[in-house]
Amino acid sequence: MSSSPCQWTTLRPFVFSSLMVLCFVTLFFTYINFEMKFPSFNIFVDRARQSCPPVLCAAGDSNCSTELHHNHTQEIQVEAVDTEPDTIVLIWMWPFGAKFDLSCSDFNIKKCQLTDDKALYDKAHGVLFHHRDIHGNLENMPKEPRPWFQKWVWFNMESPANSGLIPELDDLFNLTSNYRLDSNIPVPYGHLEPVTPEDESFKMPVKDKLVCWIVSNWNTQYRRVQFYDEMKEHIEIHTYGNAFGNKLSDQDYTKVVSSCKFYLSFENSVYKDYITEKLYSPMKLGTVPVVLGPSRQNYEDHIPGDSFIHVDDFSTPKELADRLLYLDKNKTEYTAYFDWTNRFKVQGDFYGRGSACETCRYLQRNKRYQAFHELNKWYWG
Ligand SMILES: *[C@@H]1O[C@H](CO)[C@@H](O)[C@H](O)[C@H]1NC(C)=O
Ligand SMILES: *[C@@H]1O[C@H](CO)[C@@H](O)[C@H](O)[C@H]1NC(C)=O
Ligand SMILES: *[C@@H]1O[C@H](CO)[C@@H](O)[C@H](O)[C@H]1NC(C)=O
Ligand SMILES: CC(=O)N[C@H]1CO[C@H](CO)[C@@H](O)[C@@H]1O
Repeated sequence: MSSSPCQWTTLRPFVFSSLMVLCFVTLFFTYINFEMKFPSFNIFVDRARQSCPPVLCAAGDSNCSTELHHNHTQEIQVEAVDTEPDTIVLIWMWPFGAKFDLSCSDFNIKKCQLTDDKALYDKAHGVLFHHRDIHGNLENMPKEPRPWFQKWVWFNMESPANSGLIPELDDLFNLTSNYRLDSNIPVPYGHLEPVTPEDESFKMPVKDKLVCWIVSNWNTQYRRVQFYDEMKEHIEIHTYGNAFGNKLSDQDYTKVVSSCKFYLSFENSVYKDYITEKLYSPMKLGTVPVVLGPSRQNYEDHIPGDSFIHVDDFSTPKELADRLLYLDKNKTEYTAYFDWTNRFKVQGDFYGRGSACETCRYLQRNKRYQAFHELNKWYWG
């Protein structure tokens, strides 16, 4: 009632300049004191952060958020507190039991402490749960109450087809971390980053094979198997992997994939954003991926449209085979599939560690209350 639009309009310049001054003061203190205690909810600080002009915020790399109360004792401690963690992420279970390095230094993330020490449960700001390691009866989940500031993160990199639904998980988590771009903490299997002058320019590897495919998991129900069975009638496909009884070492993998003009990046199941290393590895090795997975449009959310061939662009496997045979003869058109390498390079993912570090970054930036409802409908629905 007291804040009619009219009053607000007249007040706005005053409020705005006050915020600018506040930001400046905040920024000034931030510069000399990086200490930021978490959890430290402060509505006032939070508003200041949102209202700060971005350019001002960026200057101090503080986003205008910091403690507003200082004293001389704290200022002297600048060096020490800069490395002191302000956010703890507890890895409740190692993904598939496989440990990873607990450092976030590759991610340009500071003040994060990753730990697998369950004794830190009461202090942890986030707890990461790997879906495939959660027992159906939840007996391996925390028994103690969740501290009020703590967020539980659901982490999964397998597609719904390869993950069992657990009804009890529906309303248990605060955040999701998944290859899906619409999860709270997206961790795709790879992504493209701009090239820098330091990067070596792309050189196409020597090619002595036309089409290659490496597959370990053979299931005649899979769309990829049906597609392959028909396609191989029209073009020679060099096959490797467990399914064909010739598993490749990592070294051989690199050698084989880079020596093929095309690689069949066929996903085991077809889901939105489920685009795995089957795509990113050949791209990185200088081989054109022929993709089978979600729609072309969905692939183009992740990589440029002229960097791959989609099976859905052809009405039959034979038509696709004919196109590949044509491209084998036309160097100009084949080479055009590498135009993207002038602009981007492939960045692979750090399974598990990527999610843990990005979770920490997310928690540092988002301290508000959050809950994720209806996980099962979102993922399996
Ligand atoms: C100043 O900061 C130090 C370190 O955080 C704290 O121990 C002390 O109580 C503070 N003093 C005042 C007057 O706020
Ligand atoms: C190869 O492709 C280019 C570009 O589409 C085209 O101009 C050229 O005629 C093609 N050459 C052959 C031999 O098909
Ligand atoms: C996390 O989600 C749970 C369950 O919805 C909720 O009770 C809790 O308050 C949430 N915590 C935070 C910090 O958002
Ligand atoms: C301290 C802090 O959170 N700084 C972040 C402010 O926002 C920029 C851009 O989003 C980040 O790069 C900083 O790390």
